[in-house]
Amino acid sequence: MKQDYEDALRVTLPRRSYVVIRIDGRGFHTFTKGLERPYSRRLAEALDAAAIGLCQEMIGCRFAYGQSDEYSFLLTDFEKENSPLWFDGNVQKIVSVSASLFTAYFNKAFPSERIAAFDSRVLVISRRDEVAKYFLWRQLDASANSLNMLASAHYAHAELEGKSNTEKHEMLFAKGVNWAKQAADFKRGRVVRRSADGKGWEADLAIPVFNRDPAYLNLLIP
Ligand SMILES: Nc1nc2c(ncn2[C@@H]2O[C@H](COP(=O)(O)OP(=O)(O)O)[C@@H](O)[C@H]2O)c(=O)[nH]1
Ligand SMILES: [Mg+2]
Repeated sequence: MKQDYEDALRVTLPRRSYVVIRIDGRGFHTFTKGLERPYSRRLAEALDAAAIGLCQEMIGCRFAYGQSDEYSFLLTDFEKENSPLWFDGNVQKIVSVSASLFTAYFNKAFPSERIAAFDSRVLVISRRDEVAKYFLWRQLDASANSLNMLASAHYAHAELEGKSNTEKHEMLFAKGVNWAKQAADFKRGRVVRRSADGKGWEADLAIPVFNRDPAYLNLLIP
């Protein structure tokens, strides 16, 4: 049974690569109905708490980047010759356990009548510069999402359809709302990284625009 059926779908990650795990809220458009708009501090704090919980439990986690309803984690296994890879790179274990731990920590930090669920996917990236590009890409998505959420808090869905980002900025400006003045972490996302004493993990809410300040990611990516 094990050989014929279980092992047949056993997929393992290659060693000594950069591994990214991305967790995303399932149907959060609906789950977040009734929450503070455009940005919910309570939601962001619960996502950070879940990310910190997962960082503590995974092996080889370097840092995590979160925005909207998602969090991406960078794992590496090449610090030492015998550095372990989480679950020996077993993909089914990695995605199922990361999703279930994140989900459990989130629901604990965000008591609600509804049950929140998250999916998880794993990516393997071989080049260091492409890892930085991955996080740049997620941060670009953060800015786009935060502009869309701000715009949809002031305009109906139909009014925003087909509008460019520039047009959305202008429409908000017409109502005296300026996206640039929103809290930095809602525009740029947040990073969970090791605390200064190296023992625990903490959320950094004052991260730069990665594109403008490459040194920030450069220090975090091994
Ligand atoms: N009210 C509120 N909603 C949020 C916030 N952050 C994320 N969301 C919602 O979460 C959704 C996440 O998008 P996405 O993952 O693409 O959609 P999903 O498939 O419905 O989870 C957004 O469309 C928003 O509706 C927030 O701070 N406040
Ligand atoms: Mg989602």
